[in-house]
Amino acid sequence: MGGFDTIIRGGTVATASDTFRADIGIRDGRVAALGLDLGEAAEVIDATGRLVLPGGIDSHVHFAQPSGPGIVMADGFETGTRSAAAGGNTTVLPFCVQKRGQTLREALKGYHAEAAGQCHVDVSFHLVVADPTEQVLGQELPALVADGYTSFKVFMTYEGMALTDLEMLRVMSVARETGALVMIHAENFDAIRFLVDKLEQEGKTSPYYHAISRPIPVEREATHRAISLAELIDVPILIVHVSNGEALDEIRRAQVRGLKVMGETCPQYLVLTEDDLKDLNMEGAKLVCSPPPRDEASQAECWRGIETGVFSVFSSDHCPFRYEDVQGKLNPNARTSFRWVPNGIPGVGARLPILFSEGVSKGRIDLNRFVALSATNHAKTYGLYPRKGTIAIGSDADIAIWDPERRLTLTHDLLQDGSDYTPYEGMEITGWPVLTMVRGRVVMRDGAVVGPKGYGTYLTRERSPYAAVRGAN
Ligand code: DUC
Ligand code: ZN
Ligand code: ZN
Repeated sequence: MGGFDTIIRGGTVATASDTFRADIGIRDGRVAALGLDLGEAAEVIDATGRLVLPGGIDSHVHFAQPSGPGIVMADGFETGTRSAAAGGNTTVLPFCVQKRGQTLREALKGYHAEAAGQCHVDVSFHLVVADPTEQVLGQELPALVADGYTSFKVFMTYEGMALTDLEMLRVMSVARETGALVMIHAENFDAIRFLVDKLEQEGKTSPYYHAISRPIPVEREATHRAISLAELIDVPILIVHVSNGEALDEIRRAQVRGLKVMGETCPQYLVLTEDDLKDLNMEGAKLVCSPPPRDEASQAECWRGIETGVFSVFSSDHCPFRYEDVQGKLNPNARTSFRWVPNGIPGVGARLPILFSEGVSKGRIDLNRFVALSATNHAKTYGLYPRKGTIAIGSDADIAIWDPERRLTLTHDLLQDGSDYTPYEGMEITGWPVLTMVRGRVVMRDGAVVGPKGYGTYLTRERSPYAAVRGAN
């Protein structure tokens, strides 16, 4: 006992399973003791009246992603991870997107170069497989899974990204053989293309029609098809950014049938609606994302998915573009049709305060489910547990201290990202992260991200126990 670098004293600790009064002794970046009367340390952090939680893990963010001619994403790794730290996160999982004709290794080289020396919190990449050539499927993917890139996303929509069912089956087969987890963007490409053309022909081109071009059946059908394809291969999958009860019910039914199908939802599906995109000017572009926000009934359904555990992870899908910017939402083409509005909204900094305030403070979920949804399940799902995602002896001292009583109005400046707006401007929030610690070092205190940038490190990951085929665990 004793000889700690840091003690966090006087707080209430919560994990995904328990809530208890304890001090935390930290040594060499790891949790070394949990208890009372831990003695002295070089640094003592007073957490009296505060909650001491595992640092958030946001397993779905996009930074520095090439986004089409003339379009620039608002966050690289510095500002993206700064906002993550400001919002109580200690690890983020951005995507490394393969372009057609590119190898995965080439893509990774670019993303690693972007991230090197820039990050405030720890990072690890998912791969996006957009060109599943024989070489990618037979050699690159298996080698990369062995190297710790143990999850990949596939798209069922978007020009240049959408895989055919045959390609999806091939990627799923590689996942089954290698123990990787497949994440799926489930929307029907042909249905969207048809509806976009139709709406444009009718002169319905404002940002609001983005939502109308991708209605619930588009997502429900693709979710059902993705689950069916995974069932054929007998491989676990995770459906990302689920926006409504019909897609949720596809996942729930699969789970009831014993399939390993996981689901993720995001803040935009809890607190925004498609009506928020309605605006005679271009303001609706601020909320253009896919799938789009739906209606209040869908919000209630997404809460049902959270409360019943059908959704195991809650992520931001942070995909930021500046609004007042010709390289962002207001690029010249965007004024001619919603088709050209870059797709995605910022959220990495706002994710946890929204879930805490709307979930815990309003009594929809308890603190332990909050921890599970915001950190522990992400670590378990993506091969980072128990190093990350919990407060336990030997785990990295990745900790967020929360003031559960802090009330504030959400404004963009609190979030410290590279965008020029937040879709959640003006939300009344109860509960706020006041300190973020990564591997024993304070990276955010009272809203100030204290750096240095580059402290955040790259994490290679184990295979997810949840990606093991049925019967294996
Ligand atoms: N899918 C994402 O995961 N993020 C942003 C846009 C999209 O289609
Ligand atoms: Zn997606
Ligand atoms: Zn995304």
